[in-house]
Amino acid sequence: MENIKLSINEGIALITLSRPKALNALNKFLLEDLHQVLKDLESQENVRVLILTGEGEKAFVAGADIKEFPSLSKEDATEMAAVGQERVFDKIHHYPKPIIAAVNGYALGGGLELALACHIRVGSQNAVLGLPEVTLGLLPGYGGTQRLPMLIGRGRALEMILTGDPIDAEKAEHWGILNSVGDNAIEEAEKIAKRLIKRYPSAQKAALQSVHSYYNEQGLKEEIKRFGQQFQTPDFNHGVDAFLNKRK
Ligand code: DAK
Repeated sequence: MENIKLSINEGIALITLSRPKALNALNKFLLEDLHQVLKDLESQENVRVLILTGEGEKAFVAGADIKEFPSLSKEDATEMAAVGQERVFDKIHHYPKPIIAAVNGYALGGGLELALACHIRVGSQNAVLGLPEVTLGLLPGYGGTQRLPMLIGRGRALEMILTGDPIDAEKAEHWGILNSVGDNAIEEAEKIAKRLIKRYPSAQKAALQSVHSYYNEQGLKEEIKRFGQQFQTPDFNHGVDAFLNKRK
């Protein structure tokens, strides 16, 4: 696959998102590749735990690919939201095997939302986490408005969502976004993965299903609708144009 590297070792699948020139930003091809890998690994009994990371030392994922945005209509954006949520973000959230995000640098916007969809997150010391969508005239559209408050509480989540300001690894660990932080995010994830593969997979699957049974689909539908609406605003055109032309 063009945008993803996969290696499997002793029951642990390492999925590396690989568009390093764009800091692994999520475009529709990468999302489609990720959907396919997740689908393939679901039925492989030799794979017990998945680790998701980004290529290089600089970024996990620097967000959705902003360069794709100007060509999207409100309908395209709503459609992209629904497809991305269902085929990737919800698939990860409801996956029957544990998925750990190894956050090895920037995890911004859709990148942080991808990590939030995973079951466990760990990070490297240079990790930077944030939801900068408001700086583009948008709101988080891949589940961030739902999963972040659930994980760290409404006050801290709203500080991140409404300011768009990122936080460092230390604060992310303190706030409970990252379970642990170390020199190397993948090694940190492997430590947990090795503990996970010692336990019964059927029990883990049942526990995952049980933990996720309370999930609020209504909130996600609201997020998709409002994300699409923001694409029609002058703020969105202004914010994206500023990023593309390297202005503040
Ligand atoms: N998209 C496209 N290209 C990106 C990118 C991104 N998100 N982030 C970085 N790049 C590209 C840069 O444009 C640059 O490309 P060239 O100019 O070299 O061609 C290259 O990666 C290296 O980046 P920089 O030169 O900017 O590197 P710096 O070290 O100076 O800065 C940075 C690193 C991460 C601070 C900076 O790149 C940055 O601020 N990036 C944008 C971060 C951001 O705003 N991300 C959030 C995007 S909003 C959806 C749902 C959700 C979403 C979308 C759709 N649906 C429901 C439809 C999510 C939205 C978002 O994620």
